[in-house]
Amino acid sequence: MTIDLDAFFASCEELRNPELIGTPMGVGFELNGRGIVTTANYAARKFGVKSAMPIFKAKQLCPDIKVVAPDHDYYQDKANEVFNVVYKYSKIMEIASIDECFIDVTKLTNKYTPLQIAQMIKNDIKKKTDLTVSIGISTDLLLSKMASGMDKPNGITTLWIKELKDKLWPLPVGDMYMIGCKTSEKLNSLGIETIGQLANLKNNHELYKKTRKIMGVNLDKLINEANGESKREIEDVVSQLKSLSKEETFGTSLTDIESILREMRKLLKYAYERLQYRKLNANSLHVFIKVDKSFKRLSVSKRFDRKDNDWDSIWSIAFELMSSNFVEGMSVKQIGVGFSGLKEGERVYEQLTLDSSQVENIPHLQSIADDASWSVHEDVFIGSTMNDNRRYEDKRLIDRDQIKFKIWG
Ligand code: TTP
Ligand code: MG
Repeated sequence: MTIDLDAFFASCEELRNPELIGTPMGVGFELNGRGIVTTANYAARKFGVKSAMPIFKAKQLCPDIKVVAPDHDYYQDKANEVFNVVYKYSKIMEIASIDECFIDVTKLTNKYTPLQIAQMIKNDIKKKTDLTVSIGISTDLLLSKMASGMDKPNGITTLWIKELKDKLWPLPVGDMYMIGCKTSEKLNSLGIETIGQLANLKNNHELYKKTRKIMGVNLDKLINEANGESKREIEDVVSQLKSLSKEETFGTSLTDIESILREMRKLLKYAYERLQYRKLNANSLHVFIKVDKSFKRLSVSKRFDRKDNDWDSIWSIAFELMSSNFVEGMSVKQIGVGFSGLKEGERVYEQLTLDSSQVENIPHLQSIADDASWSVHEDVFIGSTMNDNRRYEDKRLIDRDQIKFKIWG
């Protein structure tokens, strides 16, 4: 099955801002009258607004369109919620993009029909996340991908081999997954307009020979795909990941260690959450920066025990790597963090809530502070009174003159 979220970024925005539902809306970043809509809700699509359309064009088609700025972290969180639901149904799963995954549900077909399985997954996603998906079902992965787009939004479509003739073959050849404009133009110029003509090309020996000369071995692959014989396997989410990293390039270079650490922590948190979500443990962390003038990449890393995969340990390693390698005067254009030596393991970090915390347990408090900091996008420092009336204060408090938040245990 291919599971693809409907109008994903736009649906996420509607979720946290219900008055947007039903009014035309696109998600995009507008700067000095330029920018594109990454996606639009279905109310805007009725006017012809599409993904990757310039905002000025979207406004011409739909003058009332509301343009909302994108919030990738939020979308990634929502996508992870959805993938967590899907993962319960099958561990053979590949996350193909921010809003799409492939799963093999063959095992479940002992008990349920494919349509029942798809309906169950769909209902479960709706119940847990309030988002809708479209699902494509087939015996071939690429066909399931094609099927997932055939009845959007909120649809379930099968594309069995016996249905190819009616459902897939009448479509233009450019609609085939992974056939880009150039290839479809080439095929069109040879008189191959539909996926069906491509699928049956070998029956027309002359045309096949001519096309094969122009397109090479790639043509045979495309013919197989159009016949549902792609043999594309699901790539296991874990095994394809030898390392896991996250980086960001900044419009304005960062020159002070405080903002560098702050940005690094956001990236680390993101990468760490992905590690947790995939139930992986790492034994190495690397931190890298690109420096403005030379654009040289500086990378430092540290190995550690897989037991030490809790957030506090990881953060302190990253903190130490960065602060001991930063040199005053550096102008940092890009920061990245990455985990390697990944191995499947148990989830070691749990989201803590204030009432489950133990005041005297400083490392836990640090997690809470980190979570709070993450939510409010400000530094959060800890000060606490210990059982024996000793006072504990975060070291970093000492030379700070502006403290915005404090948690007192
Ligand atoms: P898609 O699944 O292609 O689109 P969609 O989910 O918005 O709509 P559909 O109902 O047809 O599936 O892409 C997923 C998200 O990726 C989309 O919501 C916005 C983002 N995106 C971009 O940022 N840039 C792009 O060029 C495209 C096509 C999508
Ligand atoms: Mg989608």
